[in-house]
Amino acid sequence: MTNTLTPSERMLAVLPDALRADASRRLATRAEPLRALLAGLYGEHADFQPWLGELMETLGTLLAARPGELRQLDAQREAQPDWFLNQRMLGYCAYVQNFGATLNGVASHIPHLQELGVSYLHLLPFLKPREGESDGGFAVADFDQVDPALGNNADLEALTGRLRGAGISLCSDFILNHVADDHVWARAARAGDAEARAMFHVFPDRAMPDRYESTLGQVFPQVAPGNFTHIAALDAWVWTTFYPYQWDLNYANPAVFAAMAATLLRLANRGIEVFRLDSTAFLWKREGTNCMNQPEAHALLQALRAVVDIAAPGVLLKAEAIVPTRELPAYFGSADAPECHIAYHSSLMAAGWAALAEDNPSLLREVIATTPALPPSASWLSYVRCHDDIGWNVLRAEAAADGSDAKARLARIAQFFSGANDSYASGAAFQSSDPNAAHGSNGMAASLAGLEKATGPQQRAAALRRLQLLHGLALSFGALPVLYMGDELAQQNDYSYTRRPQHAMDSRWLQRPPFETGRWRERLDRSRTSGAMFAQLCRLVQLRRHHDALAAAAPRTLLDGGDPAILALARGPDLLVLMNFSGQPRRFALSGRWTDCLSDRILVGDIPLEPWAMLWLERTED
Ligand code: OTU
Repeated sequence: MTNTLTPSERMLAVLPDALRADASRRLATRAEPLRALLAGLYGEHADFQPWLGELMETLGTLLAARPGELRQLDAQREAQPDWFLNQRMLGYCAYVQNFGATLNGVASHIPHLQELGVSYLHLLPFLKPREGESDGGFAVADFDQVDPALGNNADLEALTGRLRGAGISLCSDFILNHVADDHVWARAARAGDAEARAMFHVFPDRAMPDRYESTLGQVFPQVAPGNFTHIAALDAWVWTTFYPYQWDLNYANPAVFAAMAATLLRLANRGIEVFRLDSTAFLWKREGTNCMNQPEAHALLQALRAVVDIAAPGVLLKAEAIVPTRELPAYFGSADAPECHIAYHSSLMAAGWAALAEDNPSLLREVIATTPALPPSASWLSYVRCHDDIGWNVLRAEAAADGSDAKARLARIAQFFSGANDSYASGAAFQSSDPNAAHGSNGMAASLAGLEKATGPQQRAAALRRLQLLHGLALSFGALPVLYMGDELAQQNDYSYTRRPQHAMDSRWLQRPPFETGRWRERLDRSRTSGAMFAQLCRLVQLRRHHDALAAAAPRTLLDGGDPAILALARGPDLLVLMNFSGQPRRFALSGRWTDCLSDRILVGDIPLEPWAMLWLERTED
């Protein structure tokens, strides 16, 4: 019987009557684009049509299982699809184990998040990871089970409910590029199951791996060299872009897409509102390329977006694609073919740090100038630090724009953050196998900005100004800004990883300290560094809330001219952000009369800017 139904009809057939009208309305616009995308990827398969029917039926089953409260949220967000572009949106990112120890412990931090004004909480991987080392949870053994060390599924549902009640959306990683080598598919593959083996890229010998390797890059050249791992039980080589225990999924197999789409919707039904799609650039492999940013990877993401639009339209997708600036806009898709709602602006983040190292924002200017406007209801994500390294290679094109040798220039920046030549920074170079090249830099923001080495009040004040500058950029750029746990209190590097043999080679652990509750208790004491940081951050967050011109989609213009050390970012006609990226006092010529929102002073004419000073100016009538 079902065979005579169209795929959309199969979806509608499994829905209760009350849900059919809404579903039909969504299918009317999204079913055909979804079919076309999937036909482009999988149309050659003989059983494509029944496969699609089954997929649509699964979407129906999962929509039917969606809790009423979440369906209400879907309706609200369909009515106001740009809800997350508001300047009141503020993100916060933390590891569960470092921020409350368990999911229930995180719930007890909700007042803390509210005090900061947070409306979006990204908890780093909390699903059941691989036994043993798991790349901080980025090797998932079971997507349907919370890591037992952190809680259980009921705790997750309770947490999402409490967060929703507090106006906070929970964002979870969705690690769709790979699974752990002890995930049920990997286990079955090792046990000889052919269907499970087909979920991965498996090669009987080195012939194909060698051909691929000739054009592939390496993400972890030191700790995980190469992109393939020999698995004895398979007597074959498996594609492992990251650590050898993270097996890349084979999205050329439609079963992988169907299974992962359903997995995402099951998690959405537990109340997760935003998915950070990990390592999106790597989803499709093509010989002769670096196997990043392939058109099929975008088609897969667009198909996933259509799935969400049909079965959980309140959910947002966020692209984690750490790729050159010119490759980033594609992750949003277009108005006709939407892809992710949000994407990390890793170039902006890296260029902010580079500007500090170079005492000059020329790279930043280059990045901002090449950052395009976005399709409707889409937003950049801005940030100062995250759990990963600051990857310098995304800036290669910008670093060469002035005729520089990009490799050498980025290597100098990385050396600066490793503390070379008596720089103020305390950080570590990440994974550079070549001493003359830069890969990334690690460290907590406060340490990279100089607080760890600061000896007197003056040096501390300068480091705090540098931290304020980068946070001010993230908050005023026009994006969804996400704070990294600990940065609001100027927490410093955690060196304990060097004593853990399993982590000692991966200096990203420098920036994964436990939340320091002592600093939190002192947050209102401005005589302390943590209190001073907290106060200045809260002030910026509050100011931002009051200016519609700072919303994600509001216009932004880079003002030309004047002092090259000063970045002048206009947000509409009446708001001007001035940032002195140099360690020298500088001047800026204002036209008109302005109020400095941070000090309430009226400013006119040629004004001084202290080293690393930032001003948020509002145009004022005479
Ligand atoms: C992502 O990262 C995660 O953020 C990392 O924590 C994981 O280790 C990794 O995926 C594997 O799951 O390539 O495009 O250079 O920036 O590994 C995304 C280090 C990635 C990270 C990189 C990254």
